[in-house]
Amino acid sequence: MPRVIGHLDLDYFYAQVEEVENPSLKERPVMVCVFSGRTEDSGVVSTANYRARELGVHSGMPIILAMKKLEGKDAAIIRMDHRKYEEVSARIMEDLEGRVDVLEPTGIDEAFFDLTASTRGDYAAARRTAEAIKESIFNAERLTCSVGIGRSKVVAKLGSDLSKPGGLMVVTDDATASFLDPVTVDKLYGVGPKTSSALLEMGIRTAGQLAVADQSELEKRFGKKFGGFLLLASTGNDASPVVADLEPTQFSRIVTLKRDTSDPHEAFGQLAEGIEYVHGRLASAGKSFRTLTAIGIYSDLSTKTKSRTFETPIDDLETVRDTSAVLFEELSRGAEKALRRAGVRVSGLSNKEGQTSLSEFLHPVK
Ligand code: DCP
Ligand code: CA
Ligand code: CA
Repeated sequence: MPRVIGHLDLDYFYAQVEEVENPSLKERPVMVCVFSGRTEDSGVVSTANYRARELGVHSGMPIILAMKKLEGKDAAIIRMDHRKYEEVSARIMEDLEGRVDVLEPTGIDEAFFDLTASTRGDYAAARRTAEAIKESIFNAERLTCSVGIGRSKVVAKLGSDLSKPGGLMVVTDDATASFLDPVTVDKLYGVGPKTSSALLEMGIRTAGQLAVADQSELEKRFGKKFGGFLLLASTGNDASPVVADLEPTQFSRIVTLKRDTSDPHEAFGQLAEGIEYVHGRLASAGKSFRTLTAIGIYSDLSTKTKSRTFETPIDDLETVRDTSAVLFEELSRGAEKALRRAGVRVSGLSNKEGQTSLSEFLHPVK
């Protein structure tokens, strides 16, 4: 079974967040800037929307130069507000965490994820999950993102890059070789400008050329490990797994109901697998929880939650199931709208007796 790996990257992230906050910006070139404070307009452009990019503005450009390019264009110059972007990012990552098997955030606006187990290697199912993820981010935050799906991290990352902005690219197992062949090596995740110019010196410009390069030559030039990686990456056989954050703080799962309903039993019945999934994640991480939350997302996309916190840590499936049922009853009491999606979350995690956490295992405190 091929792996099913995804990469998600939010479009022109900081600038798009500013547009959402102030929609009139959408019509104008926008640049989000970090002012160094030395002189009034010294500093660099953090990012720019596509209107500003079309005029030649890009991340890392000195503000003074960017202002010249945008002169007379009614541009908006906005001071970077990192905390604001962090908050949006955290909400998106939390939602993502509940929709994928494993989530590996790799930056404020991007993450790898694994869907192999939940899709059983079915790329059509993965496409549906990716579409649901994109829709959810748009509904909750009004933000667009680009997603790539493939059998390795290199393929997934390339897919999200090439589908920017706003796209979704699914590269099935069979299509991987023809997808990668013409791609120039500088586009491969893990290949920087130094490596690509060294490869060019060896006459290697595309992934297809890299795939048939001499292994010992590559190892001589780049070392055994990186040379080996290059060869694997060129065919989408790079093997590194999607690795979750070392210490999860919660596990959750939200499912879309077969139809909108006001009946808590009907909703709860469709959540059984989700509950088992959350419990499975808890068990395999060797964790107990203290807080259980039932999540209801209604037909108008508003969200309501009900939580219960236990005196002592809990780890058994029955308690999760029974308490969720009670919480869903409470949630639906007095609700005027029909439920569209339902979910559960466990948080307040602790390690079960006699179990070492992954981070303690990797970095033992002597
Ligand atoms: N960023 C920054 N300085 C840079 C590059 C990026 O401050 N030199 C910040 C601003 C970006 C965010 O990080 O919004 C994410 O970086 P990306 O490289 O993903 O770029 P964008 O999201 O802005 O654009 P794209 O649509 O190309 O992904
Ligand atoms: Ca981005
Ligand atoms: Ca990014």
